[in-house]
Amino acid sequence: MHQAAHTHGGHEAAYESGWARWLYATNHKDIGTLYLWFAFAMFLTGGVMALCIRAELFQPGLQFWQPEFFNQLTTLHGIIMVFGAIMPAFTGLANWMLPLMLGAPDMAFARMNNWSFWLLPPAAALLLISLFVPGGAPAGGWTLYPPLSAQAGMGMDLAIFSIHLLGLSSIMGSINIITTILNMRAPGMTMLKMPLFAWTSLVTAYLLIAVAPVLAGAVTMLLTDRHFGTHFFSAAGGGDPVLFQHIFWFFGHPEVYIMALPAFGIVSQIIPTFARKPLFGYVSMVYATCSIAILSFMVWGHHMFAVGMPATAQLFFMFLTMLIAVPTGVKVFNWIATMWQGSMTFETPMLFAIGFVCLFTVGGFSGLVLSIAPVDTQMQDTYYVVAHFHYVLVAGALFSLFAAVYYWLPKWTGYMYHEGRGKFHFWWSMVWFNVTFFPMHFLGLAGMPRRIPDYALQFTSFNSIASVGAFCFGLGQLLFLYNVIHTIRGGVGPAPARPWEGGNTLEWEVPSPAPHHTWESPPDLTTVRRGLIAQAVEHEGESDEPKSENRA
Ligand code: HEM
Ligand SMILES: [Cu+2]
Repeated sequence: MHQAAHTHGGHEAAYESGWARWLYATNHKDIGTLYLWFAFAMFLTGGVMALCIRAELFQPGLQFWQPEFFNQLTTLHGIIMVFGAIMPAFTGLANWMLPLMLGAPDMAFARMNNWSFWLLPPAAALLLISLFVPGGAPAGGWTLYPPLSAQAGMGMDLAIFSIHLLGLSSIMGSINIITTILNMRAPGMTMLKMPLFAWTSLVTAYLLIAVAPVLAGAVTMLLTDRHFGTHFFSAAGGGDPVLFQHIFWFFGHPEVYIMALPAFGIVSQIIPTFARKPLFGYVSMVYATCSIAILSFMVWGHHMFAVGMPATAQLFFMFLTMLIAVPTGVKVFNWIATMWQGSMTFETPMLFAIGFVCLFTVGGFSGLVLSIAPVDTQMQDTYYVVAHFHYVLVAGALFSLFAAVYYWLPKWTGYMYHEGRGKFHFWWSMVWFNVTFFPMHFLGLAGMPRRIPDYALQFTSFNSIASVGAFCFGLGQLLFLYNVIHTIRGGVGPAPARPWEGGNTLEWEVPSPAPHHTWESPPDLTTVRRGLIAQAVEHEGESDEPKSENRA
C-alpha cells in the first residue's frame, strides 16, 4: 500500500501549508500532533471545571454555583477528562510514535486516521454546547446512570451523540493501531521484539474495539428510552435501571485499563532508558498486560456491590478484582528490578515515570481496599473513591503523559526542553497533587459523599487544603504549557538524534526533529546500533547480568 503511495507523484512533495495541512492531514506525525494538542485543550477545559468544583468546595455552604450546575461541572469534568483528554492523548502518542518505533512509514489507514481525529472536535463541541441548552449539561455523573439520565433535558441527547462520535473515533483509531502493529513492523521485528509501548497500545486497541460498542449500545438504549418509547431501564415499564449499570461497567472497567495500559507502556520505555538497562522481565510484562486485559472483562461488578447482588456474585467480583493485583504487581516488580543496580539519571521523563510508579501503586492499593465488598459497602460514593481514581488517573495516566511528552519532545521538535523547568514542573505537580488528593482519603473514610456542592462542617479543613492544592496544581500546568512552547521555539538548543544515552528503540535512529517521512524503506534491524535485537536477545538470557554494551 505504501509502495503505491510513494510512486504516486506529489506524495514526496512538501505538504500542504496553513490550515489545509491539518484539515487534510494523513501523515501520522501531523495527526499525532493534532491529537496531542486537542487532548491538551480538553485537559485545560476539564481542569477549569475541576477548579470550579474545588472553588465551591473550599468552604461549606453554597458560594459560587447552584447545586444543579455543580453537578453539571462534575459530570462534564469526568467525561471530558476521560474521553477528551486522556484517551486522545494516548492515541496521539500511538500515532506519533508507533510507526517510528516499529520502522513503518506511516499508520496503516492514513485517511481513516484523519477521520478518526476530526470526529473529536465536533464531539467536544456537542459536550460544551450542552451547557447552553435548556436544562443544561448532563448532571447525573460521567456514568450517566438512569433514572437521572433518562429524565434529563436535551443536554443528555447531545452527550449521547457526542459519545457515539467519540466511540466511532476510538474504534477507527484502534483498527489503525492494530493493523499497523500486526502488518507494518520492520522485517526482523517479531512481536516479542516490539517495544513494550507497542504491546500495550495493541492490547488497549483490542480492549477498545471490544467495549466501545458496548458503551454505544448502552447510551443508544438510553436514547430510545428517552425518546422512542422503550423501557430498558425504566422500572415503571418493566425494565431495570440496574441493567444500565451492568452494561456501563462492562465497558467501564476495561475503560480504566484503556487509560492505564498505555501508561504502563510509556513507563516501560522510559525506565530502561534512564536506568541504562534493558527492561527486566519483558516477556512477563507482555503476559501481565494480556492478563490484565482479560481480567478487566470479569470485574465490572465491583462498581455495583451496593445495588444488591448474591453473596456468591460479590465474592466472584471481589476475588477477581484482587487477582488483577497479581499482574499489576509483576509490572511494578519489573520496573523496580529494571532500576535495580542501573546507572540511573533523573531527567524529567524519569522523574515523572518514577512518580508514576510510586503514586499509581498508591491508587492500586486503595483500589484493593475498595474491592473488598463489605468495605466498599461503606465507602462507595464517598471521597475515598474520588481519591482512589485520581491517584490512578492523574498520578497514573496524566503523569505518564507528561513523562512521554518530555521524553519525546526533543524528537518531535528537534530542540531540548529546559531541564530545570521540567524538573520544577515535576516536583510542583508531585507536591500539589498529593496535597489535593491525599486528604480526600480521610474525607471519604469520615463519610463525606462525592458529587455534592455542600458538606458538613467537620469536613472543612481537609476540603480547604484540597482546594488550595488543586489551584496550585492547576497553576503548575501553565508551566508545562510554557515548557512545551519554549521547546518548540528553540528550547535550550538543538537536540541530537539520540538525546538520551540509554534510548535504544528505533525512534532514536532517525534525526531530530523527525522528518516528515521516516522509514520509507524499513530499517534493517541487524544494523541498528544499540537496537532492539540486542535488547530482545538479552531478555531471553539472564537479565540480571550487567548490560555494559548499553553504555555508550
Ligand atoms: C488534576 C486536576 C484534577 C482535579 C483538581 C480534579 C478534581 C475532581 C473533583 C473535585 C471531582 C468531583 C468529585 C465529586 O464531587 O464526586 C472530580 C471528579 C472526577 N474526575 Fe477529576 N480532577 C482532576 C483531574 C482529573 C483527570 C486528569 C481525570 C482523568 C480521567 C479525572 C477524572 C475524573 C472523573 C472520572 C470524575 C468523576 C466525575 C463524576 O463524578 O461523574 N479528573 N475530579
Ligand atoms: Cu472497575
